[in-house]
Amino acid sequence: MFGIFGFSMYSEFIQKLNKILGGIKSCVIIPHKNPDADALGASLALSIFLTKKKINTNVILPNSPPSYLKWMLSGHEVISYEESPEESKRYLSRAEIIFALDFNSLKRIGLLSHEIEKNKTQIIMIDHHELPENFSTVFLSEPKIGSTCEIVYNIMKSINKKFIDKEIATYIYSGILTDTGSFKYPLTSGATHKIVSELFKKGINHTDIHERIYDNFSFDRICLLATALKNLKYIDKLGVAYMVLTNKTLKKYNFKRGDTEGFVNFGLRINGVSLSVIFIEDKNENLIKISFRSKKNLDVNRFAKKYFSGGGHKNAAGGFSKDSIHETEKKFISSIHEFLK
Ligand SMILES: [Mn+2]
Repeated sequence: MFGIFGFSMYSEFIQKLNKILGGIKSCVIIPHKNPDADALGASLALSIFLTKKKINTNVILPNSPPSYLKWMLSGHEVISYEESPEESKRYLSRAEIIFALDFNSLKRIGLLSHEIEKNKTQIIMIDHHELPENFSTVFLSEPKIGSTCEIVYNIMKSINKKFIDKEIATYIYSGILTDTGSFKYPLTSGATHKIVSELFKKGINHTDIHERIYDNFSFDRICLLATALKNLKYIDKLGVAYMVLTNKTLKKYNFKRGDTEGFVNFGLRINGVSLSVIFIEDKNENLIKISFRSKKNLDVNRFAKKYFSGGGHKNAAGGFSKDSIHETEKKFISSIHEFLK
């Protein structure tokens, strides 16, 4: 249940955390840039929990969340560093502790990392990605757990389970739901399902949460998906499917950040496909962003690192290319042939 560090590491973390929480009056919580439901859910849940512990808590996002997650913020005063840098600095200067949630490298919070480095406030990191970097004084790194929300739930339960209410449960469920691919990915465990059953006892409306997160496409976004699927390419003998979204197509359908979320997974639905890839032309950053998803032993972390300056997890990774979209596609086809040889 408690990942690579085992139970003693976990109880040591809880002891340290309890001691710290007993001595502070204010803190700040920071999730990663381009926050997803896990990062946001964990931050908001912990924020409500700490407020109940009479600790003045502020959530600072490196930038604002995609529109399909805006519902999570309603009723909460959450600021984004990109939009309110001065206010963010004020909160940071008052905070006695900074919580870093759902990331393990300061690169993942963009420009906000410079403020953290200047600030010198003690950082507590809680995360589930591989290979944590050394920027926190107290940390809990659990790469064998499928979501940060699951870890944060365990922590809250260890500290004071009476504080876990329906709203906290709703946020925790949202993060678990999305980071486990709706309970599909290998790291989903019996413990995950046991937590979900506890969340149900708090009165969550799982159908409503699912609809808010998944059934919320704009018509433009559906058209964008339709275009991506129509142009899907399939390399039969390698079990590889990939799609390309050019800047022209993105513009045509008024692309907003988050719109292509999940598109890459569709390739894996083809029987026999073990690698699905999406290439997205980004004119602002002048590069091609690439997402890789794989099944079983096909290690896209290694592939992305070797050929596309990226990385991630074994079955989900990202990378980029500075070549044209056409050149990138050509390079991908030759490198995947080489890689799978
Ligand atoms: Mn996560």
